[in-house]
Amino acid sequence: MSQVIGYEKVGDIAVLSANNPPVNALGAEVRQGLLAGIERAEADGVQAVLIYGEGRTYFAGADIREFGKPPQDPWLPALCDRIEASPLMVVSSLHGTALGGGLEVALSCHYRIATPLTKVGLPEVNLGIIPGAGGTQRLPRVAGVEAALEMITTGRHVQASEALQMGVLDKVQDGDPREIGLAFVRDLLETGAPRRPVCEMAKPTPIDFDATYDAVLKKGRGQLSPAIAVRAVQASCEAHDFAAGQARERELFTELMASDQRKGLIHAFFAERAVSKLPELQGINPRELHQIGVVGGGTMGAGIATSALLAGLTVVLLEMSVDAAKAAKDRIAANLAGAVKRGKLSPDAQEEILENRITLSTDYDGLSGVDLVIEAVFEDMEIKKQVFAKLDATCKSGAVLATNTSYLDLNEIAASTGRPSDVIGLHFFSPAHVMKLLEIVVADHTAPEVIATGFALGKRLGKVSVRAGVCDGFIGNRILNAYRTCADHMVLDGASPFQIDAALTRFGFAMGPFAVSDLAGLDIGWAARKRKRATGLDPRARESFYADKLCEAGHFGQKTGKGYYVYEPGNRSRKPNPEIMPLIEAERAAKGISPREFTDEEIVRRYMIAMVNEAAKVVGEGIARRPLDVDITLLYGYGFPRYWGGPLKWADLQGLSDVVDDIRRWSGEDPYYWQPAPLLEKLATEGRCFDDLNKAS
Ligand code: 3H9
Repeated sequence: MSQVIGYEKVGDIAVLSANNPPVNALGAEVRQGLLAGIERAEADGVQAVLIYGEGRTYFAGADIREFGKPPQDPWLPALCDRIEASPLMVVSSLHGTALGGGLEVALSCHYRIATPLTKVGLPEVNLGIIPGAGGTQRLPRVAGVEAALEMITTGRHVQASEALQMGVLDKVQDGDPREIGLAFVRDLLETGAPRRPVCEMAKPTPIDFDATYDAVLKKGRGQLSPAIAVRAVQASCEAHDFAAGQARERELFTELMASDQRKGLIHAFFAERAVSKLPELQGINPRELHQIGVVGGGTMGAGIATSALLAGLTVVLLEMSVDAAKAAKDRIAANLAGAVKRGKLSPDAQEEILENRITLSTDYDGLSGVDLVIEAVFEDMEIKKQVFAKLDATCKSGAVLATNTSYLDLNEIAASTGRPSDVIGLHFFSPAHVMKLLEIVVADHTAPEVIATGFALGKRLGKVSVRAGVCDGFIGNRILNAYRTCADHMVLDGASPFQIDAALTRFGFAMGPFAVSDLAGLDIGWAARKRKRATGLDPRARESFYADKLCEAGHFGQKTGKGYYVYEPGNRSRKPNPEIMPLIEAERAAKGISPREFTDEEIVRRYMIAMVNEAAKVVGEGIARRPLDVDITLLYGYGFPRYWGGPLKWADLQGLSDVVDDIRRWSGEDPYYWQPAPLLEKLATEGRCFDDLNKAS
């Protein structure tokens, strides 16, 4: 008998139990075991079959690791049909997460029972595909077209109680999946319930599929799978029978399986699980964390404090004056109110946090008992060094001393203390209680258990944590500077900021770089440019000054109502600022540049390759350990379209030799800016790709 599917005869019932940890994925062995189990039951003189999962869950889906490899029999769709066609009554008992192919197996059974905490869903669109084992044909028959479309196009996990109402489940009952399943089957047999194959149910009632397709396509911002899923569900209504609908589903599934979007999304799935697994942290225990200190209660500090409070920690917040501390608490209260509004926090919990879990302090002594302190003061090295010297003098031994700096040299900050091994960078992204990314910056002397503590904190806060080394801007902001510079160069050479934003939004970014600058505040980039110019820029670097002129006139983007775009109060839409193009044209004229046409394709390619080239330097220098660390940073912190998997996955999909060829060609016009990263050149020459490095790590 199969290793992963157990077979047991309990009276008139054959019980098939899946045992394929961690998530009972439906790999080839599981599928073979299920088929063999059904065949054996049919020969065994039983009346019914019960299928359930051992361990933490029923089947959580097809085995994603098999995608892209040669298929092995039995195929999941054929297995589902075989289960459904069995002359025995087949019942599934669900617990944990019955997802994707898992729910499809359940839907091919004649009845379904689940424990109350079970969640069901068809999340395939999040992997760039659609349900491929009959899900788009059976779910609409069971739950109706609208409910099925909502589940399939969003990939949402649905609670058992809701699934019961939708008709996806027949019963919800607390208890052990095997025991409740057996009792349910006995009931069905005793009451003479008939076999109930979904494929024999009436075709569902159609809706306006073309309008739905257009709406879903627009919402997906370039992601194809949810829109294609609409067409598959359409076939459940319009194909002449169930088999024809299934054939249409298979055709669409196969098309998406071969797509770059599927490759990108599956890369993102595995990369986000690999990112916090660092070999150097194996066996290293993090320090205990109960109380967190935050120095500075501005937007960032208040966001960090909110994040810690929402994760159940207590917080001591240090500010310079009583008034500033009160203002910080107000910011935190507003953040918590937002969490209540979004349903993430109950009003009672909000009150408990505000009353019992925040202590305000204007004195460093208030931080003497904290286990970890995060400094979030003004981005200035001298100020940060003074803060760290004071933390060194007051924090207890073993406390982790963290800075939220986004650019500054962590080694220099650490050297201002007598305990550099306790110093680490925890770079949050604004708003810190919402954004998922946390860069964990490791300095020369940071102790391994301090790094492990940073990752443990990130996990507790629900963040996706990425390890970064020390350099100007770490992983994310360093790469951002490089591709932002490329956008500025294209503006000087003839593209408009608005064309660039539009081209990149069409590519899939949530916003283009100029709209992002407006959102972040143009003063931030202005300050950074002034800082860099003060240190003496390389004379070969091309600079642009038109944005400085905007800032000099007091226009800092959204917060002042004007930047690259004009923003009207109370109106979220933006219009190009008519003052921009004259400023740009004046600068081109002063520099003697004759502007040229850029196609949207060229804009996207230059911008993306600028990003890839800097990312390759970041990996080559060890600032990011693996290409996947860069991909996750850009996906979670910089609005990179998930369906491309991240910039280095995008580069792999383009072919690295072509990327290097483009850089060499462009280096003719600007040899200082366009120099292929050594790692990129090496991989291209060896015919390898970035993902080879991920796999080897
Ligand atoms: C599908 O079904 C297609 C069909 O329609 C048609 C086919 C013809 N396969 O997330 P976790 C691994 S598409 C292989 O950390 P959690 C995961 O990589 C599939 N491996 O746990 C990790 O490995 P490691 C539709 C999988 O408790 C470990 O299991 N289904 C799969 O936070 C633990 O995972 C989905 O899209 C898989 N399907 O969350 C569900 N799933 O330890 C995808 C997980 O080496 N899975 N692994 O890093 C999930 O959403 C979450 O894993 C789940 C558990 C909610 C189940």
